[in-house]
Amino acid sequence: MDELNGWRRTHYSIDLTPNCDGAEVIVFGWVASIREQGGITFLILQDREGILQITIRKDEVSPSIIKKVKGLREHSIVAVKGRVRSIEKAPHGAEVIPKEIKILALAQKNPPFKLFSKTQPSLDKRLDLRAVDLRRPVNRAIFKIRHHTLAAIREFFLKEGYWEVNTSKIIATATEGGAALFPILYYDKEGFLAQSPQLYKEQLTMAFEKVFEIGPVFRAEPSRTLRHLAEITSVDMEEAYVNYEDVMMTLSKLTQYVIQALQTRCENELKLLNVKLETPKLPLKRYTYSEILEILNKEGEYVKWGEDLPTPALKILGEKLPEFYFITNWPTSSKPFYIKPCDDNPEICEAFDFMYGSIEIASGGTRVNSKRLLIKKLKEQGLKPQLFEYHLKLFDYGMPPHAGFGLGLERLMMVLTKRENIREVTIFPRDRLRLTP
Ligand code: AMO
Repeated sequence: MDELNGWRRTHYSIDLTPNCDGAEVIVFGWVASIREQGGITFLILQDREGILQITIRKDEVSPSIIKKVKGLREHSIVAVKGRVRSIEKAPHGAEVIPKEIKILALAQKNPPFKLFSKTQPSLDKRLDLRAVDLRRPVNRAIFKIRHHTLAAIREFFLKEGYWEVNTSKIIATATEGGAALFPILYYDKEGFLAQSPQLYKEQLTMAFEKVFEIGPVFRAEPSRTLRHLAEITSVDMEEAYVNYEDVMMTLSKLTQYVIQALQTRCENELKLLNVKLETPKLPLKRYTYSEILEILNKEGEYVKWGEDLPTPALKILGEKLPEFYFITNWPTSSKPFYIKPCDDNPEICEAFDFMYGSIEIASGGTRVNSKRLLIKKLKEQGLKPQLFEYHLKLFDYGMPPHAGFGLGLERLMMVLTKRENIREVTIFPRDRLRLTP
């Protein structure tokens, strides 16, 4: 096997255009395909950004290069030093005539799926060999869009004056209802993987006022569905001196900002996925929980007031409301203990869900900032206030009114890339049946 020996990339595949005609370059990548036609070998080299044609003609290259490429199999890793030639028929109008080739890793096996084929084996088969599966152009497009989505989210929050924070993912008590926690052995005690940074981000409004966090959260979901994972990336924000109305506006502007960023930064990737992203107009539509029940009732789907929206109801919303919208005025009993009930009607609360069609992307609300009420609500939900002492005691030291939201990044990615299965937009998904790779 060859060594790098000081070779460093000068260009990515897509940087080589007719303008580079005559330039000496070094390119790296994996072999997407190799074929011989009329005595010429065409080696299609692929890198993160796209593909590049390496053209090997007997009368143009040394015999050692011809010998080297003979033993190459798809997926092998090669480095090519050569000269660019503009040629209309090649991808992006340029090919490389090699002066020297290094084989950096020789592939030993063919994967059980083709990089460019339209038909693919089951997702599970592909996930078993995920890092190779990610070489497929569709996946590079999905995860490039994810990368730019995350970058845009960060940019937005920094521009709006939020501080980025990281809170511990090892916690002592549940925040989002007891059932979905993963217990861990923490030295000689029981601990849990965090379901959400909820109480920590609330606490940070005391000193930092406006914070956001992007990090993993863990939920021991009992069933395997197309939109639930055991580990997700949560985008959380929390802010002092605002309520759920302000937070809904922030979330709307964030969504608009991300979509506009993707329209310019990921044009080719969106095209490859056949996705047309329209910039949503603000303010986004809002429906109260009761209005949603009415819509469902008209469609023959009866949901009792106070209950969460079941899967068939969400399916109907997917057909009736194929756009971004909010559901507000939720029954207080259906939301977590930290959500503030409305002053004029405590049966409903200042919470919202942020939806696209049938997919819940985020939820949030105004928080309870009275210690007495928080203790009452903990008890009503069957939780022990003693377990939350570390949080409750802070209310004796001046807790500002605050509000925030938590957004599931993978759910947002499902919407932005129009994928049905959350695993398609997750690099290494975790669910009840999958702990590797
Ligand atoms: P919630 O529990 O609604 O709220 O979670 C916030 C968002 O996270 C996503 N999500 C999931 N995505 C995939 N798989 C899962 N198992 C999963 N669970 C949740 C959803 C959901 O809208 N602390 C509150 C947020 C807040 O009020 O600030 C919370 O965690 O997109």
